[in-house]
Amino acid sequence: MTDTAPAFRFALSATDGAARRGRLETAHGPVDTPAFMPVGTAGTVKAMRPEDVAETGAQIVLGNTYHLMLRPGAERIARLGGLRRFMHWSGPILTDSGGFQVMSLAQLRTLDEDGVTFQSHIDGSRHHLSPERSMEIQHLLGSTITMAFDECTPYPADHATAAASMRLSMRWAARSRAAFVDRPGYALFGIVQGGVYDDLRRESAAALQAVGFDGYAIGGLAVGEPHDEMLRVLDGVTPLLPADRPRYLMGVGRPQDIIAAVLRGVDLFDCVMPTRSGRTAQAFTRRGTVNLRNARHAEDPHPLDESCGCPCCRDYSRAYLHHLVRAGEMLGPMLLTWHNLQHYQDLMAGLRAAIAEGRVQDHAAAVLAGMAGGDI
Ligand code: PRF
Ligand code: ZN
Repeated sequence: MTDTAPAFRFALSATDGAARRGRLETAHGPVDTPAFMPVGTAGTVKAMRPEDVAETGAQIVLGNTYHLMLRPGAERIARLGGLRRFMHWSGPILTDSGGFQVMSLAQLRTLDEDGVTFQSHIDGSRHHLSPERSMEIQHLLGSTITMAFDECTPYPADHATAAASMRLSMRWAARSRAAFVDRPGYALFGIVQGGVYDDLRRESAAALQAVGFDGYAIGGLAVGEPHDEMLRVLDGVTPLLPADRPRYLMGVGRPQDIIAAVLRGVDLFDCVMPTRSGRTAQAFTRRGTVNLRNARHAEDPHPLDESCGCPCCRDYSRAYLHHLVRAGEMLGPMLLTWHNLQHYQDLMAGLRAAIAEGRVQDHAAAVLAGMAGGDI
């Protein structure tokens, strides 16, 4: 990296209530916010070529420390030029730090002050992750945005359990910061934890800002708590975060969750929903969700979503998509994933435009009303 590499920067161009329109500048290109990051867990956004992901409007994709350390291994990816070159994605990437995936996927986990030891869900081999090893792996992957190593407190958790878990994550955040190799245009984000407890969220937000991060994520939400509870916690957390740094709500979510969080001042999102749903025949449209497996589509010559410009909606009928799904053909998941990612990117573009024009409340209400109307 040379001295002329662009610095990592975040600038707001408009606000509308708590909602923010902004832009991230990174070593690997810009990201217009609010942004949705497609999930590319194992070095691929499943069923999509990277150039097709970019064509939907996505400017950044997500990768996972946990999956890539197990297969094919971080050192191997580094020898092959880093994750961006390996997967042929020229834009920025954000990598999650591994702890969350260890707790949801790995076997025989033991957690202590140093980190977490676990067995691979792939072959049972034993591995260790710590803040230092997570930073090293994300460095080897060449991640544009590195996430601090944390523990996602499960839901429900009582106050004492959530406090102990959050304080461990805060000690790990400081160790992550110390181990992170800073380079121009690259960033390290801290992750606020604290469960559903306002005082713990406040303590966590303050602890992270005392260390100092390039961006602040909100973790430990969308883990089973009611929707209203998530919004209540968000209402408490976003005002505690610095206005001039990006805010990322991890693992969220459904379109209505994203809209609600954008209205509360969140800038970045990721979720498997559009890609995973695409592989199980569920499509997101402006009129709500549609299951293409349903027999009512069997002779429907109309596109999935009349107002969508993606190849799935431009070139194919619902009847054909239904046929592909029923026949178990690979093109079905490919087309539905493309459409769902296009839908999510169009949702974000609509929100960005509405914020810039000071009409985000009305816009959000209209989008939600359209979805509630139901499929034709
Ligand atoms: N921490 C990390 N990754 C995450 C989460 C978290 O709390 C969540 C919670 N929704 C999703 N992904 N590191
Ligand atoms: Zn479409």
